[in-house]
Amino acid sequence: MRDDFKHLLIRHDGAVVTITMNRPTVLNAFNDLMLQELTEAAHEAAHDEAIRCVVITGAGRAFGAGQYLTSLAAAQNSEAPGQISEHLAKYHRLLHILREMPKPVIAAIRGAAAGISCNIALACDLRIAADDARFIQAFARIGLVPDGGGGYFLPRLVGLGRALEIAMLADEISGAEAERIGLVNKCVPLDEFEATTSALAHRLAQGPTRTYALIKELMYQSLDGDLQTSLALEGKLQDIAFTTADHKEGVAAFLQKRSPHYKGS
Ligand code: T3D
Repeated sequence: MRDDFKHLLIRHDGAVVTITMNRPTVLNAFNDLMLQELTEAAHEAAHDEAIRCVVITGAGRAFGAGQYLTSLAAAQNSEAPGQISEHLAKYHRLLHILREMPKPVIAAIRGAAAGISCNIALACDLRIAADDARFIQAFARIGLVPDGGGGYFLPRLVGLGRALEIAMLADEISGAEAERIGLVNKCVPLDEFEATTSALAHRLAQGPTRTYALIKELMYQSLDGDLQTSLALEGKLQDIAFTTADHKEGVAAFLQKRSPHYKGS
């Protein structure tokens, strides 16, 4: 995939690609170009079969500080401010690409994850936080509602009551607290953060990638459906998983008492 982005760093390590948002002087706040580049990189990662796990993280001391408020203020004060929803549609494209990515996506969060950056982390499949992480649904602090899927992801991860509290009070949530309430999968000391993220990413990259894509489809579609619909989908997806080479390999490895070697197909 392309690696000459202005505001992103791309690092390949075997079948893992790490996409680092790189505007550290403003805590990786999103300008239009970084959003466009992240969307493009995620799209390319989705279609690159050599990539079997994607890590999204931030350069410097933060994951991201949300929308770049300098440009938001400029747009607001312009003579034709336009609709904010038109701008949000660009973020929505990214959110769909992340959720539909046919391989695992990990958000690796150190320092602040505020505003729409926080919700992009929530759109990923798994989250690892360092113990210096600070999750902030900063929207209400500036009189906005949670966007970037906040109204969808937050209550599903932490429950409605806590989601309302987090969104209305917009208080900081530490990495440890985020782990306790289910906002992240794991919080680790900062000096173990990179190694923990890398170990998880490589473990997933060696797994049955096609099956992971089917698991994502089953879980995400079932979130909004009823039991009957979920069970029907489960049957359809299991028919697909049943025919994969990785399924055959997994069964053979078990019977031969050895570790499986998944090719992702
Ligand atoms: O159309 C649309 O796209 C609307 C969508 C909106 C979605 C949103 O994301 S709304 C929410 C936007 N984000 C925020 O409100 C968060 C703003 N930032 C902060 O509250 C704080 O910076 C943090 C709590 C994240 C971190 O605090 P701290 O004390 O660790 O760092 P700092 O000193 O505030 O920030 C460091 C620098 O980054 C500083 O610049 P300076 O003084 O060194 O020149 C600060 O101004 C800059 N910065 C941080 N966040 C933003 C930013 N500059 C512009 N936009 C930012 N979002």
